[in-house]
Amino acid sequence: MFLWGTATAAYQIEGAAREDGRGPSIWDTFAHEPGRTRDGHTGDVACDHYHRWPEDVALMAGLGVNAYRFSIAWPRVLPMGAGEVNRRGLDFYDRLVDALLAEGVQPVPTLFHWDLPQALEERGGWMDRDVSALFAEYAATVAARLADRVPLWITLNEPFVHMAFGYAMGVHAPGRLLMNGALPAAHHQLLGHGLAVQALRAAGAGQVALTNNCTPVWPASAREEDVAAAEAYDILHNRLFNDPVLLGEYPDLSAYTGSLDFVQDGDLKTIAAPLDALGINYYNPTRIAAPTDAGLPFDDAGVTGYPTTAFGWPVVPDGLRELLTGLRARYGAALPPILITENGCSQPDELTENGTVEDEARVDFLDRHIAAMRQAMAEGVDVRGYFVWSLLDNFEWAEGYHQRFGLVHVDFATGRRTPKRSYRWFKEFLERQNP
Ligand code: GBH
Repeated sequence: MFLWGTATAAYQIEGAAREDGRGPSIWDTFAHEPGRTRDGHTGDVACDHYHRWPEDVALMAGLGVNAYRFSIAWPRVLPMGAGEVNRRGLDFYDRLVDALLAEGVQPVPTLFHWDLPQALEERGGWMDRDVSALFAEYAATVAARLADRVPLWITLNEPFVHMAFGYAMGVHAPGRLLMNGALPAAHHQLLGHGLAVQALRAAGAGQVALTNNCTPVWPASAREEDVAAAEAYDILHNRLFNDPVLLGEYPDLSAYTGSLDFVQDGDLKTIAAPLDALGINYYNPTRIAAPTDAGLPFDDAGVTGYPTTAFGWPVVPDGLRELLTGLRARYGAALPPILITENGCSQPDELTENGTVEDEARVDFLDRHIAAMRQAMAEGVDVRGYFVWSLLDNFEWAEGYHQRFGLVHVDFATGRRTPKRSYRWFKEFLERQNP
């Protein structure tokens, strides 16, 4: 069965930040620091999904999806990151899983979507190697409760973005500005992934995947310097996270570091544990030029000549086909089946006077990206699922509530949900898939 779904993440939708024993995460801390998010927005309430989840499950049932990708908040399950388990946190996901199954919607939980328990940040966050093992213990704890009903698990969401935005550039939690010094945070996430795969297998958890966000990298010109810079960027964004998992080795990282002393014997074997699927989040391609300053081996030249989303990201549906066929060409038989675990766009999405949201641009975006995915499938790429980011308008990280990605509009003052035109379009699309 091809999985058609929607995707969300805990900190972006749940709210209830201090309820039922949940511990603080790095995103609570970060969002409450002045100047970190646009207009100081936080996820304290967000979509209030923690209380309104029955309505959200009903929205998915009405949409006709057969899968739902959500994330589990580590600090709800283990308020201190390790040690004492918060039963009420697990109860929440238990109820959600049962409600989804009752509607014929397969739950696809992601164990880490950037909300590290604050207690683990105090010991260094993902810069601390021990966090990898603690992540696997957390995975085991969740699986002990849910593995009997959850057939497909995702360990991490986008370790590249978490490393780059959170540890290198400081624009996401935990707000560190380590630049190239952030590489251990990549390795320890990957090691945590590998150890979590072992823990999930031991718990009989069924299928296991990792979600990477990948981007086709375009050199700004055919000049040798631009082509070399594009290759360096491809190594950092794509291959750093795909090669060790699929091939058991790191790409050449000499443009970023002189030493891989944070990699220990046996780590790559752990990281390369076989996967049942690779999750891919696709938003847009990247155009790269030779560097203008000494810090990094590339410059982001910006993709021009395409329409853009409200976020300013270029809309390039064929980039998805290019990405998928490129992965197939690079990894060959080592590439497991692919799940598109996120694809979508931010649009202004104003509620009109008659209470509708006419988001034609999103309909067009999704329609064209699904067509591009199918083109890649026709060219031999084994794709098994597609998840729209997102079910609901939600807390868009550093942008707060200013970017709307949902099929369903959320009025953040009241929590009121209003399905958009794109929701109706996707519903009719899904009806045509499984008549
Ligand atoms: C995902 O990250 C996250 O998993 C999800 O939580 C988030 O809400 C969603 O996407 C939407 O942001 O500067 O034009 O080259 C996406 C990571 C990183 C993808 C920035 C687009 C830059 C576009 N994104 N990237 S551009």
